[in-house]
Amino acid sequence: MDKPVKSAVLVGIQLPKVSTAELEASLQELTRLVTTLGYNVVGQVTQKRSNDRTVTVLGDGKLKELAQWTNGTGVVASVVDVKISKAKQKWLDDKEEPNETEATSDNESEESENEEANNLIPEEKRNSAQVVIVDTELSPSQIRNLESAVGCTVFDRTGVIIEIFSRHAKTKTARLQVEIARLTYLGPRLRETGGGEDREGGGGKGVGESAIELDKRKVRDRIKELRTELEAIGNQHQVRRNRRDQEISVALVGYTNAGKSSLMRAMTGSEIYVADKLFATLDTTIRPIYPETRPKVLLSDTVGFIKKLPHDLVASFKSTLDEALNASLLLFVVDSSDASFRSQLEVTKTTLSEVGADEIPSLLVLNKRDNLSAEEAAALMVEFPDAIMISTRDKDDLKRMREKIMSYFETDMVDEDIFIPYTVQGIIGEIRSKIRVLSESYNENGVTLRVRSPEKVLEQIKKKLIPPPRTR
Ligand SMILES: Nc1nc2c(ncn2[C@@H]2O[C@H](COP(=O)(O)OP(=O)(O)OP(=O)(O)O)[C@@H](O)[C@H]2O)c(=O)[nH]1
Ligand SMILES: [Mg+2]
Repeated sequence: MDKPVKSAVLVGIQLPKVSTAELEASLQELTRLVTTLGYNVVGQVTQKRSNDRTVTVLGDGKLKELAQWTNGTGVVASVVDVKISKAKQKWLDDKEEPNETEATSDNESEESENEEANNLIPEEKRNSAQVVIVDTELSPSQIRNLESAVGCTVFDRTGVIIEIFSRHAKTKTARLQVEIARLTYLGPRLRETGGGEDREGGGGKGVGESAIELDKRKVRDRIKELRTELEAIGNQHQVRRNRRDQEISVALVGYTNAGKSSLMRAMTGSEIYVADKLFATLDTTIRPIYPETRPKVLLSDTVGFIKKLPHDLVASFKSTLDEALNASLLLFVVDSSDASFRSQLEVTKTTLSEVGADEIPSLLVLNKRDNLSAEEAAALMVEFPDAIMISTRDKDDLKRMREKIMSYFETDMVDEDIFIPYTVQGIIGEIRSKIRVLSESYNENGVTLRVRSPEKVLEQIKKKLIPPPRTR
């Protein structure tokens, strides 16, 4: 844990469809991710390439430049033949293949026109980094080739994200989920990197042995075991969820660092973890809005999203996201002061549709308005007329937010008379706590309540009013 701070150099590949601004934004985000892991970013190397599947990702010249940052040779000792490695991997991986598209071309010379060969970096920057982090998902053989050329550990974006997740996972569910993703990711890579040197196993508590010692089959067995364990917990969640089903729930979803937990904290008066770091939250928390509303509304905080989120992680967090799937309303929280919030919103929507939550009604929350100028704020409201603009630090905004949620449910509500015979016990209390009673009138057999309630809740209540089979 208390290792000295390592310095990292980042590598960005600009594919034909990627604009320079997008490349920069992505590298900036990678810088935040890497910083979250405790590394110090000292520089970056970027290159335009027609694809990122070549054996060393970078062309020869850029590879030499990169190697200067880390005092490597700049050449690959022996290039791993990706075709053989693919066949080998197929053989090893007779079941689900990791989501890897192997290198399709290793024809470096074809793409060297963009290279400024021998573009040496300034003297003082040489040998200043101990880790290389590439802003794309690499295959095991690409990692191995790069490591050979730069002479130090190479991580890809996925590796960084998985490492953050495994450090931040607190609850049992989150730990199991992250561990599955980590093993799925590391399994094939460990074999091909032949030992992984100082590749950190990360805080994967609960595994007990270092991942390097595990051969592929053990890793696979372990994943199976973890899945079984997770399923058992999943069932408990389902039970709890069913119990909550008759209540209205609102899920906060969005990009990491958008302010979901802050909003959750402010609106529920609870002590939820908020931090200016990526992926602060990995678990779903559910709390009623406080002061309590009528009907009662449950708010849930969920894991944040990010661009190029590893598929394994999305899959492993599916059960966490199920909470969002069950919500009556989604609040898409964005950091409206972040220049790239539109594409972040896109990522959130895409990820949610991958888990099947795109049918749920939603409301856009433009957060952190305190960071906007009056003009910026006005322009955004023109662009997103249906959104609500708030700062989680402003009491009036929070009040507006609360009203907006409540009025959303009011429009979705029906007014209805329900008759409750005196013979049915206890239900009136439940009705009063869950829905709004507009008026009531009594007669000799029972009470008639005029209520305003979401249809779903009303259905649940009416079910309880069906008299049980007669007992003598
Ligand atoms: N300026 C400003 N900062 C805010 C506001 N709301 C939240 N923040 C800050 O944004 C950072 C991230 O907040 P969180 O609530 O942890 O964000 P999150 O969406 O839960 O992030 P993850 O858990 O990583 O997905 C923290 O430093 C908050 O203090 C706001 O309205 N204005
Ligand atoms: Mg959070």
